[in-house]
Amino acid sequence: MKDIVETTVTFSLNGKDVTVPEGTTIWEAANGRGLVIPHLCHKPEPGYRPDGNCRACMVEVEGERTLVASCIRPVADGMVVKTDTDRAEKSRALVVELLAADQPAKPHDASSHFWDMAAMNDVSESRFPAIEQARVPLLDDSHVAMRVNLDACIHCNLCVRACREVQVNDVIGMAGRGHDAKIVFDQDDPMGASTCVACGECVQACPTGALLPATVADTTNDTKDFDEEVESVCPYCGVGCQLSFKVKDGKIKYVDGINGPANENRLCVKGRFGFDYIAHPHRLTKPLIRRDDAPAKGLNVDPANIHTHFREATWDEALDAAANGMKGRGREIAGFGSAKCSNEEAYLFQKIIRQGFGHNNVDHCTRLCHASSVAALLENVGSGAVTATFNEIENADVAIVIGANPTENHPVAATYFKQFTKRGGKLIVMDPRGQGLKRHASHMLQFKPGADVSMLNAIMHVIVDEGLYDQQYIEAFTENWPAMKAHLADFPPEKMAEICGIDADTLRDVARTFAGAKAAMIFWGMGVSQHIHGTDNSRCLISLALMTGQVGRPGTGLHPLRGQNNVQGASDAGLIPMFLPDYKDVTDDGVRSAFTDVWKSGDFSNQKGLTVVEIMHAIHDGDIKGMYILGENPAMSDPDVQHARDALAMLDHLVVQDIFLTETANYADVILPSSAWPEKTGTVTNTNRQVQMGRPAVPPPGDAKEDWWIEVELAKRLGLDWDYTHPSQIFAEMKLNMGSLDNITWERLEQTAVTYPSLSPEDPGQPIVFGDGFPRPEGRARFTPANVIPPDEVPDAEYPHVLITGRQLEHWHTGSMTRRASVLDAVEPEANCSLHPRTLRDLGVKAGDYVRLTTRRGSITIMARADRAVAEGNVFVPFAYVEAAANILTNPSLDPYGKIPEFKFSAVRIEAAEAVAAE
Ligand SMILES: Nc1nc2c(c(=O)[nH]1)N[C@H]1C(S)=C(S)[C@@H](COP(=O)(O)OP(=O)(O)OC[C@H]3O[C@@H](n4cnc5c(=O)[nH]c(N)nc54)[C@H](O)[C@@H]3O)O[C@H]1N2
Ligand SMILES: Nc1nc2c(c(=O)[nH]1)N[C@H]1C(S)=C(S)[C@@H](COP(=O)(O)OP(=O)(O)OC[C@H]3O[C@@H](n4cnc5c(=O)[nH]c(N)nc54)[C@H](O)[C@@H]3O)O[C@H]1N2
Ligand SMILES: [Mo]
Repeated sequence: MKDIVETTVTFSLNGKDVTVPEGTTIWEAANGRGLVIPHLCHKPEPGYRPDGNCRACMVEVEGERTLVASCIRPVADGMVVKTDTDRAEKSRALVVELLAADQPAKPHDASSHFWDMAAMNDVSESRFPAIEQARVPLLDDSHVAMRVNLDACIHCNLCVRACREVQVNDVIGMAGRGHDAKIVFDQDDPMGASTCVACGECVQACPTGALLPATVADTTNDTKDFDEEVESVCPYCGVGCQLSFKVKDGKIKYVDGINGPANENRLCVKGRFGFDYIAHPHRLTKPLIRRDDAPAKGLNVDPANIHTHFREATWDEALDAAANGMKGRGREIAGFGSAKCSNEEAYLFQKIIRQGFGHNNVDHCTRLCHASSVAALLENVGSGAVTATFNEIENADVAIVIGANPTENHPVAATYFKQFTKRGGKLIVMDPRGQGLKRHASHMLQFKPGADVSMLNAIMHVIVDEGLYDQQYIEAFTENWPAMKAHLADFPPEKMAEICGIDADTLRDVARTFAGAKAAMIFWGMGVSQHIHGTDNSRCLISLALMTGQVGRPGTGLHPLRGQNNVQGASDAGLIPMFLPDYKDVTDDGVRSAFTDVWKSGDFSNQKGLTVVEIMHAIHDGDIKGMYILGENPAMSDPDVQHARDALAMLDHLVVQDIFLTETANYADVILPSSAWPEKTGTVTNTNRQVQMGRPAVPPPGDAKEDWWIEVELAKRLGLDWDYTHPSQIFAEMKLNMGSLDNITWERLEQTAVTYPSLSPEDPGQPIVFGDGFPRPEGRARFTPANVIPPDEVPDAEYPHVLITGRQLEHWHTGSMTRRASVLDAVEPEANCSLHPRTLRDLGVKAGDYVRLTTRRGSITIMARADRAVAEGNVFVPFAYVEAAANILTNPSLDPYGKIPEFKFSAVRIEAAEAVAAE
């Protein structure tokens, strides 16, 4: 836990008294007063420990014989420090001059920190002899995203700290001594052959250009690397990393992380190197209308034959066609909005469906994602959002990560989790698959897929049995405890061990560890939510946190790691069939009228709408005949996707608004080309409830337009009286009925991120909520007991194996963006699945060969990798690859509360592809 009481010290800095908190270094104290002492190995940014190895920041301390490195020396009471003496200045300049001697004649990075510091010391060249030519290290260009030019390396150790201490990836090290010292990747592999995950933290940290993004290294560098910097938010995941797009000649050249509340300058491979999808030749640049003589609808359009299916149209023509096919058709039209677009765009989308068609058949990918978690949270805690930011793990001593794989899917959040373990925090990982956090875990529970409830109930049983629960907390803040306690009696660990595959002693140890924590957090993901008992899984996690009183304080809380960059915001904005913005019940007359008053329109349906999978069924049933789909790719992301594709083909009018001609757009009648995230203005809300401003770095290509503009133009043609001319006006309207945005204004967001709830115009927002009760009757959270329910489809003789679907670091969902991002596609170019080496051996398949996977819904053929992390008899398939689409296989059965499909468990038959072909 952080120190709350702060003691201060006063010292003299260049003749002036300065008071700072104890422990502050001379460098920090000076910097805090606007005085920048030259520095090379020091990076004054969160996560970087000062190292004091380069001597570029030497200052004089009265009474000390030698100069001291200001970056590592803490100030002391009465200390007299001079930074500007002749001796200090000469010494610092000498350090830089000596290093400059060995720098390449032409810097790799003209705008590098090193040359800024040289200039600060009035050094432009060196009087010292350069390194012998024979000793100059060679260029290492083995990595697709980065270049290693060790001739510019000054051994400052920043890349080592970046890799080991900030991102905790442990790839870079320093080998050799003295003259022979050099940085190495793993056991001195070329960077491209090492275990590097390409987060690029080292590139961002390197002060000399020895490590550089390839996009910068590949160009002549006699000019500055960029013309303009635009601060925005990463377009990929729910972590919501703030970043700076470096724009050169109208294109994004590279990306740096900046100091956002969630990421503190860190990024992952997608955020840093995955941006060039926006410049891919497949970008839609003109509105398209299906030709009258087009072939039958199917998955049959590709860039080469686009014009046999579609013709280019003007915006007027395309918008008229889009609107005319939908206007006045009420319930025949349904909508899927987007969690990749802004809050304002999500709000407008649900408004179009509700105001324009009079019903609530509007949903988005949250249904396939955390819908069950949100159902359980709303039911038992009264709010669907996280109770604490993930960064609160800094204040925890125990954390559970269950059914989530953050090193690949929330990589920047994972850096904080790994740092937590380095500080001694106990990390309990629960996943049927060994995953990236395993080697950092104090407890790794590799249990049987689908058996979460049995495992969690057993853990809670022990907590009750051994009296480890927090009676005071339970009495003050919860309801239904007696029933919960009685229910748990039936789940002793010995009995549950058979079901979940974790022995009773381990379950007891985990129970004691979690219950004994001073502060503990629970993080979860799709492994928990994507089951027919997903809501029950979350209910258990909520109960576990409540009975141990681990909510509402620093370092405690419930945190479902939200997936899409704006799934929290899109859900908050009402892109949900049962809720208006801020989770207000659509069946409540007063709620609807509050909205229709603002919208100045008549009432709309008081019935909850249909969800994603239900809408596909309703198309097959002939009830829904047209759709408007914004920034979502159901022809790849829905379960039992052939059924979904057949549904899309049945529609008589499909409008798709996307940046690419996706699999879904293959079935469209009208395609509206939109701007990608780095091309537009709008706000997004991350997993931490932090609302942040996105800004355009480059213009959209061709005639592509911002999504909100397209929505407005379409609404006008549907007869709606909309006159927004800027997203800020939409945001202002949202605020009228969204208490969550109180005190958060567009103007504030232009300056800084704000976490909701924000209690005053100055409050940066509350990272932790519910310390003094819950937004439920009497302020009490509820225990809802859960029973053990098996997965919908258990293995049998015909389908004897278990299929688990999920994600990989480099690819985003349906691949539409990342398979068009050059670095990401180069790292993971081919559809692949993972199986245990013994499973492969039993099948007679070698790693790299192909397997045939068959479920009751269909078959795919896919390259197999050997991976000991996958349990025997299981297969893990990422769903990013159209040529071997995982969702051909998945089971569309739904959880009854969250209406989420069971993406994480299907019975499957695995065969050697060769054997099948020979039959
Ligand atoms: N690189 C990348 N990052 C992403 C995304 C992406 O597509 N690519 N998508 C984003 C989105 S929208 C989301 S929702 C998140 C999802 O992020 P995660 O929740 O981490 O996603 P998954 O990889 O689908 O599944 C997580 C884990 O669940 C485990 N699991 C499987 N079955 C079970 C089970 O029965 N019980 C339990 N407890 N665990 C099980 C799997 O082994 C897997 O390790 O990622 C976001 N980030
Ligand atoms: N088998 C299996 N299936 C799953 C899952 C799983 O774990 N296993 N996970 C589920 C989960 S958690 C999720 S969240 C869903 C995700 O499912 P989807 O949301 O359908 O997947 P994405 O590929 O993210 O689709 C986003 C679309 O938005 C487009 N896009 C990107 N930026 C913009 C923009 O600025 N404007 C517009 N108009 N379009 C844009 C992209 O090109 C892409 O077509 O998949 C679900 N499906
Ligand atoms: Mo998701």
